[in-house]
Amino acid sequence: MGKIKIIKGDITKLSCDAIVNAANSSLLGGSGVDGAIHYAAGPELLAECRILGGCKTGQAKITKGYNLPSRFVIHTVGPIYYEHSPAEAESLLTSCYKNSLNLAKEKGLKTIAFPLISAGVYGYPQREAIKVAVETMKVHQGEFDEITLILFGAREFGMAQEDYGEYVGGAGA
Ligand code: AR6
Repeated sequence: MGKIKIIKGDITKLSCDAIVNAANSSLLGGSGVDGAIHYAAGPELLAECRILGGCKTGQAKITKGYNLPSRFVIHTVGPIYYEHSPAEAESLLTSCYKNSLNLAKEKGLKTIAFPLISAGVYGYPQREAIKVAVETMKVHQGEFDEITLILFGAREFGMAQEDYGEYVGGAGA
């Protein structure tokens, strides 16, 4: 059984088979983690994204990682929280994690790291977003060596310590 790990930090510094980007449907970059990933990967990432033809909410597409320490970037588009009912937002966010993991599996990737999708600009409540992330990771845990949730802010990291302490710092099985 692979490991689920929750850590605090910057996803652009991680060296995994793939990191996941919280993109928008244009896939042409933005602020937040999307901006950080494009900045660290370099302009070739945007050039590859341009030919992908965008991505629907809940879906995922893969590119190379270019100057990032990770080999691939999986771009997924989270729901804008207030555009949906809470149940619909939860289902779309679950699809983001599920479809990203399915794509990674298809490519034979074994280590993958996620930021807290939709929980910044897109307004998804952080505690609920952590729950969707971890519960969906648990379902797919057996298909990977390691799935990491990397949290940028102290606030959301504190929530994860409270709710999923067994996975924090890599102690989870
Ligand atoms: N490493 C890890 N997590 C980060 C980093 C980083 N370097 N930088 C920010 N975060 P957001 P969204 C966290 O807003 O809500 C963009 O403009 C951040 O603290 O990046 O899905 C896109 O183009 C938060 O917890 O993504 C879209 O238009 C989490 O990443 C839109 O924002 C997600 O915050 C997507 O909004």
